[in-house]
Amino acid sequence: MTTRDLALNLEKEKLVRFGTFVLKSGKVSPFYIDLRDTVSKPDLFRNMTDLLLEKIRGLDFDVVTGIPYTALPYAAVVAERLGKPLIYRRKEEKAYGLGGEIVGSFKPGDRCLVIDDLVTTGESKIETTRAFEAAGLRVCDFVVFIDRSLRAAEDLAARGYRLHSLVSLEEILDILTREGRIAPDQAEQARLFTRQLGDSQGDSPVHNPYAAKLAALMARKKTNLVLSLDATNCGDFFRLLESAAPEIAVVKVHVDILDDFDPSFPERLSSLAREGDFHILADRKFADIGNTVRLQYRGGIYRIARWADAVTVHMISGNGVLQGLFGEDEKAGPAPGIRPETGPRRETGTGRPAGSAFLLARMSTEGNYITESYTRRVVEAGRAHPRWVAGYIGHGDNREDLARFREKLPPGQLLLMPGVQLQAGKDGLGQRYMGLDEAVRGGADGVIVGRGIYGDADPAAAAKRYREIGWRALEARGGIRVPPPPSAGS
Ligand code: S5P
Repeated sequence: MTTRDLALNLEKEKLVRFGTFVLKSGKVSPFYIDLRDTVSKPDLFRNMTDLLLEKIRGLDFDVVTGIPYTALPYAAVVAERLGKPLIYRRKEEKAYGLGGEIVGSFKPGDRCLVIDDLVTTGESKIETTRAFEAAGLRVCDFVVFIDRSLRAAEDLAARGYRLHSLVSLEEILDILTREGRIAPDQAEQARLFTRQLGDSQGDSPVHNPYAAKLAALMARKKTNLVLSLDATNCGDFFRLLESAAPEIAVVKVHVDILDDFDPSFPERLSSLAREGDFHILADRKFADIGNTVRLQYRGGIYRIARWADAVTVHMISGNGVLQGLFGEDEKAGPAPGIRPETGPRRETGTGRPAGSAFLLARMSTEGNYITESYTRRVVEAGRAHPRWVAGYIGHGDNREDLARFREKLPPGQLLLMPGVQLQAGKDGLGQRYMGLDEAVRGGADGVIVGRGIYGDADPAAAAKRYREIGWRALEARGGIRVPPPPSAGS
């Protein structure tokens, strides 16, 4: 089989298609590639394996791996034909972590050939490499069926990896145009789309006005402490808050755990926040359908939208949760019993709830069910909604793991980290703590601390200690990197 045959076959089998396709990101693409079904077409599978074998002839490696799922069956056949061990990494491990136990046996220092179906940016290849390298393997070569990137080969080469591909998207477009299988303008649209995708990748700036405002407050007050004030009555709540106010950037509130909540609570809280120069984060963890979270946010007895600067949100139900919380009213059904928001909301005065969200991207609890792909989707959603998403709630197994995760977040959004105490440890209910210094040096912009402060015999002194250590660590790291919004005045 030649490259030409491969391109023609993939198009004939509808594994490379042209038309209008909505991608997971919501972008509309003029073409679509999905090589998963090649494994159930024996002739094509054999031919593609032969092409792979030809391509890798002469490369030096000890073990072979395929990235699940599409490339794994190919790797198995390649390994068998060459008499080399097959190994693979389990899919769905900790988000951006090393995680991913490797199945199969190998020796430290073994050179590993990595087979994958596609390369789009090269970034996921580098992530995979980290996991293999952390396990003691050496990765030198990647081989893929289709290179649909603009410059993955150069990017990988700059890091010392070689990329081999059976065919590039450009070649496929040329062949299919020449053979009359697609019109020249279809090919042109595909090229244009790829170029635009390339341009929008990487450093696309994400600006969230609230994140910039909070970062400015932290810098002004020299604190990155978020006090998680999980008191169960208003007396304790305000006593603790008054004593810790000078030390904190934000107070995080679970308003529904107060035994004696009444409408004076938000008023008193807001006025303390104004006087004490800190923000209010309602840790409501909204998670329902858009219409329900809208009612929960704006109504009920708490009317969170009126007094919280920001709220926490689980993205499990999809992007509708953000639309429901912060979007315009047009399409939503009537909100029974809820009058339109006309009351003053701190610093917006727009008459319509505005607000900002921190998305739960990773949790601090042991054995939580968040997977790597879920975390990615959450970060994608946050990136796609920069107006509403000020940042993420996240955690890490250790400082390195946290740093890798932080790297994936847009600089214009903040990482707030719960599960922090002076020393690493656990509570008896699944909570994991990372040490404060590690957490900040690893990439937490704000640290969320509850029992470490209010559980101390002297909460005010504890808050001061957390503030000092947290701030010192942040300065040592070079401060918060939230860039100012593009134009002043927002
Ligand atoms: O993953 C998470 C997310 C959050 S928001 N893990 C958490 O612990 N939290 C919250 O942070 C939790 O609801 C609690 O209010 C706070 C941690 O409290 P601490 O007493 O364990 O410091």
